[in-house]
Amino acid sequence: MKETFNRNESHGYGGFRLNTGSTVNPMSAWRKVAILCGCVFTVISACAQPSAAWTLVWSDEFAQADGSAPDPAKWVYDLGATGWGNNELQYYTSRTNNARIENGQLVIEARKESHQGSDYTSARLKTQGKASWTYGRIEARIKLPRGQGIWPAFWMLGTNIPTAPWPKCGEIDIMENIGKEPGIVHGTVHGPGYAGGAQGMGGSYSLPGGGVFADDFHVYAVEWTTNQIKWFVDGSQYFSVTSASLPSGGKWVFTQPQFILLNLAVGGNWPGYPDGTTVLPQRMTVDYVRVYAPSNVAARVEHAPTNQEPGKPGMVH
Ligand SMILES: [Ca+2]
Repeated sequence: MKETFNRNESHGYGGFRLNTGSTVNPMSAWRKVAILCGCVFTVISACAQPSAAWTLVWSDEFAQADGSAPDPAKWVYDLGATGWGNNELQYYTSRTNNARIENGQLVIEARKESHQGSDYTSARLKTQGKASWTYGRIEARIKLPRGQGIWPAFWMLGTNIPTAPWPKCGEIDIMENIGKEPGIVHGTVHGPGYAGGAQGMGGSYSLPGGGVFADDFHVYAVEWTTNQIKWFVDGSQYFSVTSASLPSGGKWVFTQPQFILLNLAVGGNWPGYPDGTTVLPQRMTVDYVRVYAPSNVAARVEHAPTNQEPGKPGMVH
């Protein structure tokens, strides 16, 4: 395998180009060692070591200046207050009031304020049209918000959603938490035949000792391979689903690229609604998002339709 580091490419952000081949380039090898060491040190510091079978192909460390908007080369916004099919209350904006960089972290802030006819504001960021992936380890280090009616999520949707409407496009919920369950997170997939809230295929993880997720950062991850997805919190696997474990009539749709979403909802059918105990504003703080590809195959990372480069299946973008 030969790897070329493409941080200075015109795409505007770093990535690896992975090509199969037998040529060994010593410089690339040293560079690889340096990168791997960096990853190992970083990962050890975060107490969540991905297996050696994964190669970092995309990340956002949110290292811009305090007060900056999230990197527009990596993130776009869902905007407005449609309830998003869940009777949510917030109006999503692209203002730095609701999404900004602070201390090397992305802060998504839900506020109680009147805005465009809604009583709450927040933000929903996504990589749609910027980057998407088929298979890989997708992880983020996040400190969750807290409170009744508060609903943070780190998740993925199929890029074919315009032509294959949900649930046909497939949804991978890497982490969801509802405020009434401060010590529990959920991992779920939704697809044809296992769609609605109660019908998704999912598992949950409880912090030991009555711990509360909002008290500290934790690393939330999935490892998505052919015909299987596994869910992890801080390196501990707590659930997996395979094509064979779907309910009768369910269709495995996780063979195509998916993009990442990060959002902080206020209210909804599942979490219920804020009450007198709910304190606002609330913050979902994301230290990083990292995507790893399987090391033993060329990364199947897809371009946005506007950036497609046919003939470069190994291109990471
Ligand atoms: Ca960071």
